[in-house]
Amino acid sequence: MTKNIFKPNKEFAKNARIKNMCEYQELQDAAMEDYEGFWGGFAKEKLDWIKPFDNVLNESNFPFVKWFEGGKLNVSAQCIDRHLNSRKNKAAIIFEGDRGDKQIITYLELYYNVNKLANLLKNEFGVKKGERVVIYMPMIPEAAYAMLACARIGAIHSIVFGGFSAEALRDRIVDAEAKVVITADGAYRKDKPYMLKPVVDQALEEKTTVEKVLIVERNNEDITWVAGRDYSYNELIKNQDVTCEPEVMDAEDPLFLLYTSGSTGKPKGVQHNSAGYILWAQMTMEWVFDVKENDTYWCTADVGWITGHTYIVYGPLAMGATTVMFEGVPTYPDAGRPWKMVEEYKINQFYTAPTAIRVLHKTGEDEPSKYDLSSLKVLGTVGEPIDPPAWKWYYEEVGGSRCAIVDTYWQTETGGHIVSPLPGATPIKPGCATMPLPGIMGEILDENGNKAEVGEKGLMCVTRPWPSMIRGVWGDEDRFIKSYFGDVKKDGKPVYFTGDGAIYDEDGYITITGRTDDVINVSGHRMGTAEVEAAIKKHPNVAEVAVVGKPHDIKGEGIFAYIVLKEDNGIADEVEEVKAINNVIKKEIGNIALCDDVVFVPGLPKTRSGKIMRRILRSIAKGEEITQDTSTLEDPSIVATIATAVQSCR
Ligand code: 6R9
Repeated sequence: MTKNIFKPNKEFAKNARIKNMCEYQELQDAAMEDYEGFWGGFAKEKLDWIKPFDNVLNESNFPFVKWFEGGKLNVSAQCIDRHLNSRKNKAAIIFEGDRGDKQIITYLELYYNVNKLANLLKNEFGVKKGERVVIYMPMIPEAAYAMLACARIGAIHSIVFGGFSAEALRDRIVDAEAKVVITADGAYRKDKPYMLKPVVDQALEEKTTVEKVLIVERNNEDITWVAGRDYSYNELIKNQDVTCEPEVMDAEDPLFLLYTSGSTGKPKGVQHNSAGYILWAQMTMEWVFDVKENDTYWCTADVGWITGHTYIVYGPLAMGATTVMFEGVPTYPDAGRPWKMVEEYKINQFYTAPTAIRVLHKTGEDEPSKYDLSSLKVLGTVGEPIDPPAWKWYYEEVGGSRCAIVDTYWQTETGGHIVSPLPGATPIKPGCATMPLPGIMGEILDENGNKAEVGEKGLMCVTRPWPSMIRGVWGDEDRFIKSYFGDVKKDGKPVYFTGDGAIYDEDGYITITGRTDDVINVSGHRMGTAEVEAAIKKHPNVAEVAVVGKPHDIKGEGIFAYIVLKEDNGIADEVEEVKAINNVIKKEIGNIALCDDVVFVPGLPKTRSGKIMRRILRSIAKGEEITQDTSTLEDPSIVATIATAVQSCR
């Protein structure tokens, strides 16, 4: 492992914000010596306060912590207004549509577009500070306007990824008690229109708290309009005033909710608040991607996920950068599309997920060599561990063995990166997220709260609250405490546990080993096994189901379902039955949760107390030999029966 180490590019390091490991260590030491001084200093330097804060950190009601109490600011003003003096004609967003249509939106234009939408929401729809707005949008600039317009008037946005089904959208609307939904008729994918508005119609079929739906007309396909509820963005926006005073917000006023899967129950609304979130979004943009004034930065995520929130919209705009937004898919019209865009826009930082790298590698190995990629300086990955072949190709063929790869480890709940290399400082190792960022007290602990030994798998924790830490689970204080602060204690005090396992190597580097709970990571997206199981159980023929993750070449992990059918409904046709099961999933969650494998079994391996032993099911799915102790099972013979059923499906 130690041999496989890549030092930062010396030329790059000269001008980097953090130039070497000494500088990294100095920052980390400063944070350890005076935690509040460290964060307070950056909060003063990086944010424009309407009223300065009185107090850096209040932990008296831990884990309900407060950062920068007394401070007033507005996040949309951080992202737009404060750049108008020096950057009004700079590109804020460069948009490329699926079909190759382009738009460049300057900071001044962004200011007008956001203000107009903010006025529309406030004056026409009556949206007030603290009310929730659900955004169900394709990757078009209006999605960013919608986020920033909510921030401007103090409304809390909750983006639902466009791939979620009507049921999933409805659940999120109901949980957040949203007043407004902002959507689009649809958009384009692989040169064809696809639709979103009909999904919203279906989600709102039964009564909810939603009063108004605002529709951006993007692909101009036919949609139905519900009188008194549905309004055209394109029409209403024309009459709006171009200025809108930003609402004065407390540092701890909520900025947004983003629903994410946990190990149990339904998805939880992760809440992020204003000042701490935007501070760390900006700082990590500066440190981890080292974006400079004239750089062009591209993150390929979707705004429906946290990566899109922090690293397409909030982080880049907070620092006054140029951020690229892309509607299409990276392999269309061919697997050279991203590299063509890198050449055309002279992209300097490129940030994507290992699953995309694997697809691009597999389907277009030689594509990077056809384009001029010399503008690239930093390459990023996020969402799941990156495997060595994908890393090597990314490093050599895309980055020309000259660019640092920042393997950024973080979560919806952490708001921004927590463990990551710094491109000008950290010697990198393939597949390794390396070290906690300055200010983040990230530690691998064992179950007793002691620091894990080198080479010993432990729990990835953060031992002190940091500014962009999750502030709550919407409407469920108990779940917030139990989900994140219930498992690990250090020196008797609960600490934030990520749910991931991790290992230190001999250099003190951190490698993330994946979730320790029942969450699977499909193409970098989090899926709770409980959620998928609940969906499958809605099929009338299903008696019992257990879902586990199984390694998958492209997706990282695939979904493997073991299903016990109801006896009196014996299967006539297994292929049809699998289709029917996947249709239920499509309806309840969306295509992202479709099963890769479905195996019908006569029973599940349960302990005498009725608990399903998933470890065994995971081993069988992988085709591993069963080494676990099966003596506590109610019926140990079921293991061999299931293994045979899986074998016969292969
Ligand atoms: C940002 C994001 C979070 C989960 C996380 C972990 C996995 C993210 C990773 C990584 C290994 C990395 N994860 N980054 N695993 N190396 N660099 O993905 O947020 O959707 O909430 O997922 O993704 O398991 O717990 P989210």
